[in-house]
Parts: sequence; structure tokens; C-alpha cells
Amino acid sequence: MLSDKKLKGAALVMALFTTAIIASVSAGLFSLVSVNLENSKSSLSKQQAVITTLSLESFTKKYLSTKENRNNIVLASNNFSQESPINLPLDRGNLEANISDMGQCFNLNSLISVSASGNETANKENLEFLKNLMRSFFIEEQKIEEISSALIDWLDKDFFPDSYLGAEDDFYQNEKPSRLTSNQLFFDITELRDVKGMTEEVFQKLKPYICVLNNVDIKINVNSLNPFYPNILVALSSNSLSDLEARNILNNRPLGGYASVSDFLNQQEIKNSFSSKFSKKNLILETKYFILNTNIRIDEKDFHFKSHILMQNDSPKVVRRKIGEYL
Ligand SMILES: [Ca+2]
Repeated sequence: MLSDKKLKGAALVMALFTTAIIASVSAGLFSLVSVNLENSKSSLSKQQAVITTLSLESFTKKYLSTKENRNNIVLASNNFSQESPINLPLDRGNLEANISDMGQCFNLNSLISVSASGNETANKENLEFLKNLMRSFFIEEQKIEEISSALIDWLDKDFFPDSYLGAEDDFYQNEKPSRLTSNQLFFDITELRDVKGMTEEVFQKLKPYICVLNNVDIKINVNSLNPFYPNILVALSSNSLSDLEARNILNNRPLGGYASVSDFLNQQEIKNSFSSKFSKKNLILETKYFILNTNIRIDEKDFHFKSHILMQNDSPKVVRRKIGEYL
């Protein structure tokens, strides 16, 4: 039989052991509660940010519903101050927002034309424009051809390369990471990184000039052309204008913008350099696509939202929302 002393010793060890278990479990529970509290707080902040963005969207849609205001945004986007026009203190943070005029973006989804019978072909004029845009960055001709061919195969629904430089599943399956062709329109410009031939350097050069929309009716607003981003004008001139010449033309534009597309086309420098069908068919005086960029800081947490707003039947509609920035 165990002596009383030994029993007491064993009981003490057991008690200490139990206390240690309870202490460690409590510590675990406490940290779990803290994490949950932190998660709830973060989720509440996010909800608050989303609600604030939605109300700002409503305000923006109302603002963009008049042609005059849309034109004001276009003209304001082209001045030298690129600072956020909206800056509001919030209860527990701050809100900054601006509206980007997307009137000078090239819609990558317009590279494919679909006939009434559903046949898909490369839109040659649009493809030539994109090639000219790449040429304006002095990208090698072979690289341009490789990217252009791969882009068409990436967008068209078939599984056969259109040209010897094209690429379908056979190519992408052997790549690292292994992947398949999308065979549908782009949803996000960052998908361009997956296309054969595309490099990060080329992507970053094209990024300010491209967009992806299912609406093919996106044309280039001559009043949206920005001296900070002259490559669209260089590409419109089939690269007969230099970067500097394009910048000069845009810096000398009338203060209130061009009154008509012909006013723009009739300038001497433009007259001599614009010959492509694309440049004659794709210029307008009105922007139909805007992005509301909202940056909200609540409880020291940052949230970035992009609301894509498209004019549909003369009324602004939010067609897409994106959380975060384009890298
Ligand atoms: Ca394809």
C-alpha cells in the first residue's frame, strides 16, 4: 500500500498537471477569442468600406448621367494635376476617390469579330492598331507577331492555331505552370500575362492603354488623349508621329477640348500622318467608360475598390467591381 505521504505527493502532481492543462487550454481559448474579435472587426471594417463605396457609386452614377459632367471629367483627367478630387474624413478613417476617364483605352476583346453565323475571325484593323501600339514601345517585330498570333488563339473558341506562331492547349499544357487556352473573351487585363510571348515588361507598357469589355462599341475619345500617355496617338498615326510630336500635339489642344472629330483630324500634323482605317473609324468625342477608384481607410485597414461604369442607353451602369489594385 502507498503511504499517505506518497498519495499526497501524487495528488499534488496531478493537481499541478491539471492546472497546467487548464491554463494552456484557457490561453488557447483566449487567443482564439482574440483572433475571432480581430476577424469580426476586420469583417465589420470591410462591410463599412463596401457600403461607403456603394453609396459613392450611386453619387458617381448620378454625376455621370449628364453629358456636361462626363465632359468635365474627361477634360479634368487631362490636366497636370492628377490628384484625387474626392477626399473625405470618415468617422474612423478617411476616403479618397477619383474617376478615371477610360476614353483612350483599347479594348482587347475587340480583336475578335463574330459574324452573324457565329464565325470568329481576327479583326485585322484592330489587330494592326494593337501591333502599332506595341511598335510605339519599340518592341521587336518578332515578339509583336508572336503575341498577336497567340492573342487571337487565346480569344477564339477553336483549338487550332490560326498561324504558325499561334498557340493553343498543346503549347500551354507543356508550359510551367501548365494551363489551357481561355478560348473566350478576357475578363481581366491581368489574364494577358498568361498569353504566349507576353513578358512582364511588355505587359507593364501596355497596361495604361488597354481594357477588356464585352461591349465592342468602345471607341477612342480624342479629348481623352493624354499628353502623359501619348502612345495611343503614336499608334493612331501608324507610328509616323514620334513620342515627342504626339505629346506636343496633345499639349496644344484647345482648352475646352476639340469641338468635333474633324477639328482634330484637320490639324496639319494629324492630316499628314493618319491613314489607317482604324483611326478613321474609331474616333469619337464622348467617353462611355469610366472607373471609380475608391481607397478607404477604416480602423487602420485599407480597402481599394474599382467600380467599372459603362454608359448603356445613355444611362451609367456599374458593370463590374474589383477589389484591390491592378499590379
Ligand atoms: Ca482558341
